Parts: sequence; structure tokens; C-alpha cells
Amino acid sequence: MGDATGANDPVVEAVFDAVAGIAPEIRDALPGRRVESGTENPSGETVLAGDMYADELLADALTAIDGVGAFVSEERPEATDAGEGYSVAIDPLDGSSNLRSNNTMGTVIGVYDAPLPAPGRDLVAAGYTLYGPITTMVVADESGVREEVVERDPNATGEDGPEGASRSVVDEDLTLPDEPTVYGFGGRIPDWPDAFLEYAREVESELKLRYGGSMVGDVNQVVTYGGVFAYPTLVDDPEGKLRLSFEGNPIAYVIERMGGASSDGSGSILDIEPDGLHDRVPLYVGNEALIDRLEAALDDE
Ligand code: P6P
Repeated sequence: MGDATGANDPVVEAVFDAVAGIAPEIRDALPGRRVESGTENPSGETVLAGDMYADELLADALTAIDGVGAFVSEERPEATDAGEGYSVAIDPLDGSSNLRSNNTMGTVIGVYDAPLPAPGRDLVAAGYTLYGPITTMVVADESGVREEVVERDPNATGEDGPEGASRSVVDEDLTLPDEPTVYGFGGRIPDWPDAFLEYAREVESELKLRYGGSMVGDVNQVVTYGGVFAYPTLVDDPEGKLRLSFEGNPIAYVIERMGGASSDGSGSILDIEPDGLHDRVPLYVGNEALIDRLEAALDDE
């Protein structure tokens, strides 16, 4: 295992090097992989060819890293053994349903110093790549949070794997803006419990709607402009839609490292003791005051 803080940990650096190195290859492959693969993932969702391609590239690169002991993916029922070391949890292509509409998506990464399933407190680093007009990567560890621009190395031949891209830090101390500006709430309004609907109505009267259907894209709005993102508990699905290991924990880690807050409606996402690898969780992240109001609103229910 590394020094269990993630800060300047060579294994953590190698993980994010690998994800950055693969990003241009994933992005270049998307135009030809907008079709359904004909399979479902362990969460029962339709898997696109893009999801499978990203999963395979990331599995090959990450399991080859000395110090990575397990590769765990939203697209795979079980962990893939890679020897001794950190467990790396991946959502290979979060928001892949945006492929057809040509909107944002990305890869979510969680580096746990424990076998999975594990609570988010066992994370030593987390982050995400975002395929927008440019490719960016947000990296959070014990030293803080930074934003990087990822570009294909002009001399890369495409076979270079993790060496195939350059990482340029554009903000070495990413913190949540003090003044919230935007919100994004997932699910359908008729499916929201009354207490969340009431909270949403208040927030809608204060902030601007930014919801694009991919968690990484919508969370990055909050990271950039301040505010709140939620995929809430639903009347018929109290656990909501997002997966704890691959989406909730990594994003909660990033936002809390930036000075924000996360919640499942009653407390930090990172404190949840999971039962299974693919557990779902209601996810609320953003400025602390907005999360405090959310918890008070749901507590009144
Ligand atoms: P809905 C994408 O499929 C995803 O897992 C997240 O990236 C996103 O936040 C959510 O689902 C969108 O769900 O119900 O708004 O389509």
C-alpha cells in the first residue's frame, strides 16, 4: 500500500497518469461506439459499446500498475484481482447516455486503501476526467484538489497507453466558490418526495438550473460556479440511482476536499458502510449551507 494519504503517492500518480493517458483514446473512439452492446451492467443498465471499450482500456492499464491490487468497475459484477495494493474503482464512462445527444461525459476514479466494498473514508484519492469542449481532469488527494487539462501528446502514436497524453495543471488549489450560483437535480419531479420537492422549489428561486444528465458534467458546474448537485432519494427508489463505490464516494471525496459538503440526506456520504459493491445511494453535494438546508428539509419529513 502507499503512504495511505494519496499525497505525492507514486501509485496514485501512476493511476491518474494511466487515466489521463487513456482519455484521448477513449474520446477518439466515441464516434464509432454510440450503439448499445446488447448487454446490461450489474446495475441493470444498458451498456453502450463506448462503456465496454473504456472499461477494457482502463482495466488493462490500471491492473498493470505495481501497487494496484484490485480493479473494480461499474460495468463488472466482481473485482478483478491485480495482486497487492490499492483498490481502484472506476465508472468508465459516466453519462454515456449523453453519447447520442453529443453532450458531456467522463470517467470517475476512486483509489481506496482497502478491499471493496469499503466506506469512502478509505479513499486516499479520487477524481474524474470530463470530455467537454476540452478534456479536463480533477484530482483530489490529501494535499488538496487540482484541475488539469489533458491533451494527446503530439508525438504519441496511439499505442503509447498512459504515456499518450500530457497533463497540465491549470488550477492547483481548486476550492468551492463561496457564493453558490447553480443547481442540478436528477430524476423526475413526480418521483421526488415532498420534502425534497419543497427544498428544490426554494433552491430554484435562488440559483440557476444547470442539469445535463451526466453526473461529472453537472458536478463540474458546481465545482466551477458553486451551488448544489443532487440525484435524490425517489419515492419508489429510496436509494436513488447513483452507485456509492463508483460515483457517490469519489465525488463526495472531491467536493469535501474542496471545502464543500456531501450527504445521503442525513450525513456525509463518506461515512456510509456499504453492503455490496453496487449499492446505490442518494447523492447531495455542494456548498455546506445548501447541504445543511437539505438535511434539515429531509429531517422535517
Ligand atoms: P437521469 C448517467 O447515466 C448517470 O449515471 C449519471 O451520470 C447522471 O447523473 C444520471 O445517471 C442521470 O440520470 O435519470 O437524469 O437520466
